Order: sequence, then structure tokens, then C-alpha cells
Amino acid sequence: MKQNSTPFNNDQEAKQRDLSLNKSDGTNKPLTTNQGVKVNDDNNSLKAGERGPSLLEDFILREKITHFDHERIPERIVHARGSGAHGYFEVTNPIPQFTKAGFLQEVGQRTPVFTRFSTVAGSRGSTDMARDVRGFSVKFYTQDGIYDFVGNNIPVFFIQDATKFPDLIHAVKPEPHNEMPQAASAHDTFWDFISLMPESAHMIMWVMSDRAIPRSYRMMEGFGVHTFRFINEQNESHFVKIHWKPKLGTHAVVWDEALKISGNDPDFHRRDLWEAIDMGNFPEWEMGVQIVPEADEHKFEFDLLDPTKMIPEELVPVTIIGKMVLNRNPDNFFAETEQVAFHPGHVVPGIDFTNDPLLQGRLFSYTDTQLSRLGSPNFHEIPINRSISPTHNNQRDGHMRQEINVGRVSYSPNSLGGDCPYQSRIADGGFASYNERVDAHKVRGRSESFSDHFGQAKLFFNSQTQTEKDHIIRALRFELGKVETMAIRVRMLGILSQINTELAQKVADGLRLVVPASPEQPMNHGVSPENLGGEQEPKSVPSSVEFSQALSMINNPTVTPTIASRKVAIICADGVDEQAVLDMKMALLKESAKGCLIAPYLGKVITDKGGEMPVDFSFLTSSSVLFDAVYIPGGQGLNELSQDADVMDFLNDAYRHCKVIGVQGQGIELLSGTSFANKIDNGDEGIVIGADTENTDFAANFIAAMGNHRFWSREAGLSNN
Ligand code: HDD
Repeated sequence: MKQNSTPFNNDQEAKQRDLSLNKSDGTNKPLTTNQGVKVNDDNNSLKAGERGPSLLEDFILREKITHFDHERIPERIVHARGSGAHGYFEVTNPIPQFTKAGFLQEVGQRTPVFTRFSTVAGSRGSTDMARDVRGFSVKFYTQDGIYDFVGNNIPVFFIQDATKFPDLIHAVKPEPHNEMPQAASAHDTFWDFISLMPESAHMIMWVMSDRAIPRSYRMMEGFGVHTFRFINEQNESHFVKIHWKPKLGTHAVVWDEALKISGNDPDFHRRDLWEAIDMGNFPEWEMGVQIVPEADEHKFEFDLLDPTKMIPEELVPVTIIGKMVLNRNPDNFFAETEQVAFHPGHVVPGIDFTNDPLLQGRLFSYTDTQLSRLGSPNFHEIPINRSISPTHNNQRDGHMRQEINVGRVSYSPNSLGGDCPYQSRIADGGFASYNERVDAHKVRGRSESFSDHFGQAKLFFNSQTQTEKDHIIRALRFELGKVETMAIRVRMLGILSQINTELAQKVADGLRLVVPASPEQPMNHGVSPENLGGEQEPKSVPSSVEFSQALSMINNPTVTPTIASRKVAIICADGVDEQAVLDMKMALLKESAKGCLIAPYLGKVITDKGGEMPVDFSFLTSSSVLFDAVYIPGGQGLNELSQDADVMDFLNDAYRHCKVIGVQGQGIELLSGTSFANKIDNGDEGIVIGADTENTDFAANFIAAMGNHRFWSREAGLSNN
């Protein structure tokens, strides 16, 4: 048992009880004004005569309209588009030797959490499926106060110093003169900035990879990016990188699919998270740590303080210490998901910062942004942000203060209040910053140890499978293809050539450009570099690890394949084989997956046995990009669908996006009208055929194939763009 502060709390419901103090439910209650006056007529304003002017006296109208006029608050400057859920964190492998953090001490200990996932560049109403980094933030309501993990689904960042953050975001956001494009990095200002910032080379490899178009928030890794410190009871520090590994594996969609999802369902990720939790498929992640002793700080060829670098798992393995389960959807989007305020500076005793200059800048930015977004220094009192451990201090007043501080004393030291609230000794849980020795000149500059910009970019690219490399090349052709300024395209090719010559050449081939012989130097407006502050000359330090399996999504074998929570489109029409549909639905259900009936019309289909089965979606209201696999059961009547262009698009897209297509009995005839009809006998493992409906292995084979996620070999014959 830890000697300081309170005994371990193990109450995963504590935050829900706390939130319930503010919940309001109007069921079977009279309508009132905000002042509690019952309303008799909510449909008509007060007028001088039925056709006359409205009266200023109408306090009911004025209150309603005024409140409506003020409903909106500024959206987050970045990460505006997001979705959140409640859950808990459970310790599976305590590490008291590294950290005294109270919520990480005992096996089975549970802490309530609220987690928000987001895109970065788009506005609140933008598509979930933009090519973008995803935010991954977890608010831990611990017994010792709030701990916020504020990370991304990518372990490194674009820039090394927080002072470049406004520049980066101005470059990626819609261009200021015409506010275009929305939620997209494929435009001139972004690539102009990136092409002049070689430190972003490593991050660019990740953002152009399929990590930037995840299949689901539930299928993304999470990373704290910066190196933090863990502090133990002996006040010893260890460096730590924090990881989240999804139980469902890390999966993505393909770019053409992403574009179509954005049109079919811009809320794709939000809906996916909501429905999974609603159906009891609670998303789960393991939390892992990479621990580096203080003595090893300078052991690596990169600097631990440089946020454009990760620690390859081959050098320091990830130790799993706990798991997070999200098991409850919010009651109210605005009150919870919109008003939640994360801050990497919200730490508890046992966790501390390093001198990473990006992190140091973030420590300022997050409180500042809440002041403009939520409007008051009392944002910590908003229920979703409220600590479940008691708060007492001498901070007072401000807009919308909720707490009623009793007594006459609001200063320290005081004698009138017994000098309360009192300070805590470290042994009693008082936070004390790590006693790091700093002895240096004040300097506006960057460490030489930050100047390798290409070593880990190479490692990332080299660690990808050929399929993943091709996707990166195509992503860059797309993005740079949208750039209008030729000089920016060429400058980017210069950057890419320093990562990998084949990569640069293939991107250049797609753009019909020539890779420049030497990369362009930054513009200094005639001032010689020695008279300017700023960066070191970029260089490339070979990584001591040449290939890292963990960096590839396809190669990374950390989880057993599962189809849990995946969705299968079951193609139907009147005359469909009822038994085949029921068998498949049952087989999917056993694997916690879901089969949905798609037919040319909504309502019901009449089966071969004369029964009725409800249709979930029509081909008009749905698309195969919203499903993980397609199943075509047998039965008379399905053949007619081959004349329907929507049905053919549905199947052709499923094939193009490398998804499993299962077909039984007469259903095979439907494939004859598809663009891949000639591929069916070619042994494509992703097309599972059951010649007769009695084949009992069919569902098992189909499910096993789905576990592979996608069949990439198909891409070889598809497009060369
Ligand atoms: Fe940030 C939001 C993650 C660098 C300034 N950031 C924000 C969110 C995430 C991150 C996940 C959304 C939180 C939520 O869901 O409400 N940010 C990162 C990561 C970074 C990073 C992983 C690099 C390692 N950020 C960064 C820098 C700065 C900011 C360098 C400023 C100097 N970030 C902000 C912000 C936001 C924010 C402006 C906008 C809304 C908010 O904070 O609450 O303060």
C-alpha cells in the first residue's frame, strides 16, 4: 500500500455519480422557463392583437431566443471534430518501481476515464474520413486529481519546437483568402510549409501512410509522442513513452474508399464508436510503456527530447501495464464531448515532464485555449472536467463560478482560517516537480542532437510492406498533385529523395516531374545563416534499427485476427435463400459481428420459403464502403440484380477495396456482371465460394477470410496512379 494520500480508490462509477448531480431529464415534467416558471403556451409569442406586433414584455420569447442566439462556443482551433466515450482504466501489471502515480499501483485497480478521438485540421462539422492525424485523449479521474493523456495515433510530430505550431496549423487549415479546402492537407500552403521544414520528413511518412485513414477509432494505436518522466517513491526518474494498443488490431481503409465514405457517411467514425458501445462491443486498448533509465538518456542515436523521433520497439520493448475499456456513450454531446478540456500539463504525483520544447510550449497553450473556448478560468468546474478528488484553494470568483467558497479567508498564509487549506508534504501526496538540475546559458536555438531529420523517416518507409509503400507513394501523388505551385512539388521531391530515392522517383513519375539533383536550400532573404538564429543544418543519421515490424500495420502481428464488431452486407432480393441468410447471420453473431440485409427496396424481402425478412438498407441508402465484407446468398431472384447499376457498383467497390466477398449457390451468377468476373476462378483468396448451400464449412471459411481484413494482392491489377 502506498503511504501517501488516500487509500487506493477502485471506483469506476465515481465519475458517473458525480455527473449525475448535473443531469436533467424532462420526461413527464412540465415545461418551464429558466427561472422555473411553468409555460402555458410555447407556440405563440405575445402580441398586441393576433395580427399585431410582438411585445417586448414577452419574457418567455426573449429568454428562449436569447439563449438560442448564444448556443455556440468557439470550436477548438485544432481537433475541432471529435467523438468521446466514458469508460475505465484497469491496472493489469503495476509498476511501482517506476511510478508512484496512485492510479497505477495495484492489479485490478480501476479509474474512470473519458476519452475523445478527433481529426486535427477539419472544422466541427467536417468529415471523419479526412486524411489526417487522429487525436487520442484520455481524461483519468484519479483519486489524486485529473491526469490527462493528450496524444495522437502517430508517435511523432511535424515540428520540434512549439513556436512553429501556429505556422504549421495556419499552413494546414483552409487557406485564409478563400477558406478552402476543408479538412484536407492536399493544398499549396501545407506543402509549401512542409517542403521548407525538413524536420517534418518522418511525420510526413506516417501521415501519408494508411494510419491517417483508420477503419475505426477503435482500431487505432495511441501514442503520447513526447518522452515524459515517471517518478517513484524514492524520487527517482525514468523516461517513459506511453502507448495504447487496440484489442481489435490497427486497421485502415483505402483512399478511394475514404473518399466515398466521406460522401456516404461523414459521421462514419462517430457512428462506428457510438454503435459499437451501444451494442455492447466495448472498445478496448492495452496501455504500454517504454521505460528508459536516466543513465541511458544519451544512449540512442536520436535525442529522447526530440518529438520527431520514436524509440523503436526493438531498442526498448513496450511493457503492458493496464487496459482501457470504453463502455458508455455520453448523454449529451455538448456538455461532455464538446466541453471536455484536456491538457498535457494535468499530471498527478508520479508523472512529470521533460524538456522537450514542443511539450514545454503545449504546457502553456492548453489552459490558454480553454479560456477563449470555454470562456472562463472556471472551466474546471464544468461537470465533465470536474475532478472527483476534492479541490480546495484560494482561487476565487470569475465568470460563471459554481463553487460557493465559505469563510472569510482566501489567502495564505492566514491565521483566521487556521492556515487552511493547507499544503501537503510530498509523503502525503503533495506534488513536487522533479528536481532536475539545469545549468545553462539562455539561448534561442536548437540542440545539434535534433538535426537528424531523415534517419527515422527512412526506417519507417523501409519497414513497410510493398502494399503500404505503394499506398504512401499514391498518397503523395494525390496530395502533391493537388498542389498548384510547381516549385513546391519539386521542392517536396527533393525532401523525399533524402528519405528514399525509389520513393522520390515513383512520386515524381506520377507527377511527370524530375527529382532535383540536390535539395533546395531554405530562403534566407540574403542573410547568411550564421547571422540568423534557428536550426542546425539537416542531416541523416542512420538508425541503429534497420527494420521495425511494429511500424507496419500489415506486418505487425500483435493481435490475433478477429472480426468482432465488423459489419457484413448481405445482398438480398425476393426469392433469397432464407436458410442461408439465417445461418450466416447466426455465424457472424457468434463472432460478435453483424450481418445487415441490403435489397433494392426498403421494407421486407419475401424469401424462397415464402417468409419475410426485414431489410436494413436499400442500395440507395447504403454503399459497400460502409461494410467490411459482402455476402451473396443463393436463391432465385438475385440474378435480376445484375441489371442494377447500383448493385454492380456495390460489388465492384467491395472488390476494388480488397474486401472479402462470399457467394453461395446461385448467388455466383450475380458476379458475372461485375468488373472482376474474370478474376473469380483465379484463386483470389478473398472470394469465398460455396457451390452448394449445404456446405457447412462455408461460413467458417468466410469468417476466417474476413479476419485477414483485406486482400491486397488484388491491387496489383487495379490502378497505376
Ligand atoms: Fe495539441 C488540442 C494532441 C501539439 C495546442 N492537441 C489537442 C488535442 C489533441 C492534441 C489530441 C485535442 C484534445 C481534445 O480532444 O479536446 N497536440 C497534440 C499532440 C501534439 C500537439 C499529440 C504533439 C505532440 N498542440 C500541440 C502544440 C500546441 C498545441 C505544439 C501549441 C503550442 N492542441 C493545442 C490547443 C488545443 C489542442 C490549441 C486545441 C483545443 C484544445 O487544445 O483544447 O491548445
